[in-house]
Amino acid sequence: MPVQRTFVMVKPDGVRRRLSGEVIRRIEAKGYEVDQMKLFTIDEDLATRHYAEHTDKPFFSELVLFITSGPVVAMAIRGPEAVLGCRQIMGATNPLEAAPGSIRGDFATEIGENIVHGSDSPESAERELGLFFG
Ligand code: DAT
Ligand code: MG
Repeated sequence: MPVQRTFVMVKPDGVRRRLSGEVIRRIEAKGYEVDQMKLFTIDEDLATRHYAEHTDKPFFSELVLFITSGPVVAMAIRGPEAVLGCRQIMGATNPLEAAPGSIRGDFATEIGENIVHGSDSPESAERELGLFFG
């Protein structure tokens, strides 16, 4: 299985709820490595670029307000199939559809406050890692 690097972020709700350690624990327990990590507050420009694919969605302005509302823990995660593996650990986008045992399934109820972000493909991972760690 190919070793990949992916971008994972504990969102402001996760940091506020003191779940950063839980997210990192689950990623490390799976067997992945934290390659780079930083705590900081995203500005509007970075938020807009990170969520560029969602610019035209009705929830976009709410999404930018939320993701800039407090510090995030941004990480580069490395390991076999890390892109898909981290998405599995996170669970489905809507926490009500996320399987029990996943982060979103265990800790969230609302799609707008779903604790964690993970790149959805190797191409997204490269783009997002460049934005946050380039
Ligand atoms: P994911 O974060 O699982 O990759 P996405 O890329 O489709 O999901 O959406 C990015 C974020 O936008 C998602 O984590 C939460 C928010 N979001 C998505 N769909 C939404 C909706 N219908 N209403 C409100 N927020 C939404
Ligand atoms: Mg996405």
